[in-house]
Parts: sequence; C-alpha cells; structure tokens
Amino acid sequence: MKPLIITAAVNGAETMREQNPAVPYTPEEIALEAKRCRDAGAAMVHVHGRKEDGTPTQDRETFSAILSAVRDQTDVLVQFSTGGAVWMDVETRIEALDLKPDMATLTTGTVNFGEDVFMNPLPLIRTIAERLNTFGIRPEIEVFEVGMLETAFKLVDQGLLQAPLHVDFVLGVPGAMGGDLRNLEYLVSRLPQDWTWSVAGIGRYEFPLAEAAIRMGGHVRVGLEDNIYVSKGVLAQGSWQLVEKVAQMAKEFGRPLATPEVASEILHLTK
Ligand code: KMH
Ligand code: ZN
Repeated sequence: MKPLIITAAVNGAETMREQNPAVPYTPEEIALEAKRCRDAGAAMVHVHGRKEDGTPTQDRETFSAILSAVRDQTDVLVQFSTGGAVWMDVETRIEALDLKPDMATLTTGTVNFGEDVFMNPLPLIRTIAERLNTFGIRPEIEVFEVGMLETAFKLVDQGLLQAPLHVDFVLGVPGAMGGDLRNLEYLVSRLPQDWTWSVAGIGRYEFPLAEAAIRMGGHVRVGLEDNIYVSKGVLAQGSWQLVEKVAQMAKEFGRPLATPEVASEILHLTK
C-alpha cells in the first residue's frame, strides 16, 4: 500500500499555551517537538514563527533559527507557513522564503476564519507563487473552500504553478468548509489523478478525517495548530501524541509510513 505522509502542524499562529501548555514557541522548543513528531512517524513539520511570549511572527531571523534548530535535531522535512496570522501583510508573510525550506504553504483564496478574515486576494496569491518559484520551493496548496481549488487549477493553466500539485484540505475552520466526510470526498473527486492530497481536520474533525484519508489513499496533517485534544476533553501532551495516534491508525489499516526521503519523492521535492 501507498506510504502515508504525516505532517505535524506543531504550533500555528493561533493556538496559545493558555489553551495547551505544550505549544512550542522558541526555535529550540519547535525543534524538540519536531524530533518527537519525527520519532512518532511524521515525515514533515509545518511551522509558524513565534516570539518568546507566543506572539506570531514571520520574521526571517526567527525562521532561520527554527530551520537550523530543526535540522540539527532531525531529518524531518520543514514546511514554512506563508499564511502567518490574519493581520500580517504579504511581504511579512514571505520574508523568510529565501531560506529555502523543503516546502511552503500557499492558500489560494480568502476565507472567513472564526471572527476574522484570512485575506488572500489574487494579487497576493500571485506574489507568493512568484516568490516560491524564484526560490524553487514546491507549494502545498491550502484549500479551505472549494473555490480555492478552482483558483489553483487556473494558476496551473496560467503557468504560475506547476502540476502535479499537492493540496491540503483544511476542513472544519469556523466560517469555512466543514469537516463532513462528504466535503472531503467531493474535493478529492475534483483532483487530477497525478495530484496528491492531505487533510487537516480542525478540532473534533481531526481524527475522523485522518481515518478517512488513510482509507482513501490520501495523506494526513495533525498537530496543535489544528486540534489540542488527543481524545474528548484530554489535552494532547504535544503534537507528537497526535502523530502517534495517526501512526497507529495507519498500522491497523496496513499503510506504511513515509520517511522524509520517501515523502520527498511522493511530493516531487527532489530536484
Ligand atoms: N494562521 C492562519 C490564518 C498557513 O499556515 O499557511 C493561516 C494558516 C495557513 O495557518
Ligand atoms: Zn499554518
């Protein structure tokens, strides 16, 4: 069976220690968590920058420290967020891309995000795509709504993005597409055969959608960015514990886990 890529979204921009004390903020904490996630079965980590007090930052120096700290600890693939936090402008969001992470996210549309709006108008999407192309970084297309998939198709047609793409379906954000399994099935049905996909179920949708992705031949993202509980009412001790749970599900289903090397091949990261 096809190897399963588990991505650990270890911190995000919104999850704070007040909600779960295990959220890593500093580069050293992020690196330690990345190693634990790798040991639990993750092939990639998705990272946001944080200041000492947890304030989100996309600062280049912070990302540089994160990248070297993680690479000192483990061979896990490192994916930078270009989403940052809802209040950041585009240049802030992409100022660290010249560090050439293994991958970076690209959200292809604007969406309600709880009480906020995650702004991604077309000119901003083009700016990020061009920057990714400049540094030869493969994007992970973040799809919170079906229109974002249409935009990804259009950008491929226009030559700004190169197929086959990897798409991460983020389902269950309040105000965006919900975590109903039928939404995932529909989105997957729209993908060209040679594209790859993962799902990030938000909150209580994390594990049901992970289970579906394992069964459907997709890949899985879990982590404290998306969900802080390992089971109903029980806080996760770290993203590694969420990874561990998905690794166990994969084992029971008979899907082997992708190493970073295998994940690089599946995601066409190897040049
Ligand atoms: N923090 C969200 C507003 C990404 O990492 O690319 C956006 C986000 C997406 O987390
Ligand atoms: Zn993120």
